[in-house]
Amino acid sequence: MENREIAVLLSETADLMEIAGEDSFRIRSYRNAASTIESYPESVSAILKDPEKQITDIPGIGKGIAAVLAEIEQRGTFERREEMLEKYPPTALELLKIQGLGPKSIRTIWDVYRVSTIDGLEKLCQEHKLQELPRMGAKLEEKVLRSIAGYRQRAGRFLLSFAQGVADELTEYLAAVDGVEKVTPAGSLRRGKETVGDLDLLVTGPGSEAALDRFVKHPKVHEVLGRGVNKASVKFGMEGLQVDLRALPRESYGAGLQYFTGSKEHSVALRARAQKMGLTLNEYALARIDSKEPVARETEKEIYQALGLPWIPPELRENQGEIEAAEAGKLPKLVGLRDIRGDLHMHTRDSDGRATLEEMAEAARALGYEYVAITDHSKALAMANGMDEKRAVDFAHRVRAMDQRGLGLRVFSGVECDIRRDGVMDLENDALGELDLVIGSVHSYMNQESGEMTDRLLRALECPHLRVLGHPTGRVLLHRDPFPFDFDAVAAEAARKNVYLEINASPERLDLTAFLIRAAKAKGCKFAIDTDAHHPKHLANMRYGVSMARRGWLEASDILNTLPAVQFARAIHAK
Ligand code: DGT
Ligand code: CA
Ligand code: CA
Ligand code: ZN
Repeated sequence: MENREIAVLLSETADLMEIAGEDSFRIRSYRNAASTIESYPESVSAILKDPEKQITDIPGIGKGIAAVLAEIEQRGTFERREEMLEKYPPTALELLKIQGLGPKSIRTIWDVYRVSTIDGLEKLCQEHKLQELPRMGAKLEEKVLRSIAGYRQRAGRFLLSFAQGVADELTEYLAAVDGVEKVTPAGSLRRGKETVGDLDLLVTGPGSEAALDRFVKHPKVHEVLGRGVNKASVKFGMEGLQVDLRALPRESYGAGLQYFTGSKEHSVALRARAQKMGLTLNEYALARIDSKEPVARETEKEIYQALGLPWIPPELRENQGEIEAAEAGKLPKLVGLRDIRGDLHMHTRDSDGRATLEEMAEAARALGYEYVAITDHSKALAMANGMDEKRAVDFAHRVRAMDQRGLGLRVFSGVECDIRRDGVMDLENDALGELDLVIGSVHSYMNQESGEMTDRLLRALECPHLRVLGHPTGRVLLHRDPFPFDFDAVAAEAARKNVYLEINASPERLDLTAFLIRAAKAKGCKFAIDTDAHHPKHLANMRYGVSMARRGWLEASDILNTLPAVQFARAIHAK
């Protein structure tokens, strides 16, 4: 079994135990083990089979969990899990994803009504039966109904990073087939959208047919949804991501790529433009309407050119003004990953990260960065072992000393300081003043009313040391909606105060959205793209943040961490 699968078994069981109201210590030990195993570099399964190795040598794996792992290895499940599944059907786990319902409520609903499905819950709300339960009211029913609607909208979508991983795996697998010339991801993945409904892959070359055969036989394909001459669709992996593979003739690869990249809205607008020019555009070619004579088809560039436009980057293809901008020669010169010279938000063992200061700095140097800011949590996040004033000052000194030793890049000290419920920063100004870069973030009381949250953020912006507003809307993709607040007012004030808005590149957040980035830029804001890494490998998530920035029409000059080190230092120290 793969580490990820083992981790899922453990964390699901922890969820069910939580619904059952069991001992929180036990629950935490399962959760911790799940997260350790998920990111552990070696296969747990292999360690268990190796008589030379001890599973308890993995930090955080004690004897109790070791016994559970041995059981999983032997029979694919474990006793505690089976016990829990007897009490609560697995559908109860899905209810945990509905905002507004905690494990206790889910248990009450099960105990009283024997309801454990989303549909059942929806019915209870509609029939006003939820409000008959203790501590639940009409307001909660409304909230749950809204959450269910939101959940259904998200269900069946996947994180960009996950789809990218599958795309990479399949691209490599298919490119190895004889006679395959190109494999290219298209659709929403190529446009860099933060979530992906299904994955669209294109293949060309004389080996295309063989590639389709090999595709449906991939060991992780567990269902073939359809197989035609030029196309196959499958469900891939445990998670069941749908993947569509299409074979395209070489001479019309550009037309196919343009068509299957979408978005649909962009293509509709493009086709209307073609029509006015006496042309027709489909997945095979841009052609004359009258004679059917192809005008352009081999590359996207030729197609856009024949329509009187420069090539439009896929991230802009949402019919949000990009065609007009292209026509006027006003497309932005989009920022690229190579423009990024440093990462400004990351955690170490000093709070809840997995690696040391030195390891994070070294990993950043290995990526070719010129500088890095290390920003552990502040004390309000006690669970994350956040720093108080004294520790923060000591941290600043240690980072400075490390920087002076010379690690091949500049290392700046920072903090991700909590913005408290009332908008006051979690650390005193004296301590904040010792640090090179202060990020302010909301991590608690996210259910405040819009007005309260707006005041809270505006108040935080008054802190003279604040440089970056971290993950500004608090959303967690497929899981938690952004908290409501007056974004325009906060963005305008951030611009006035020279506070950069973060584009958090963590694949679960990707906060801000393209829409808000454009709105903020219109208010005069500048941005910082950060990974919020808790492990050296997370630094590679920068690419997803850059995708968001590109979708938000940003250029390198809009972004703080494209500055060379000397200018960067000046920018964060001056306000
Ligand atoms: P997704 O999968 O929901 O994340 O979004 P997309 O954009 O990948 O959508 P998908 O997979 O349905 O289709 C991929 C591309 O193929 C889409 O962006 C444009 C093109 N396409 C699909 N169906 C149609 C259609 O009915 N008309 C047009 N013009 N294009 C289509
Ligand atoms: Ca798609
Ligand atoms: Ca598709
Ligand atoms: Zn944070």
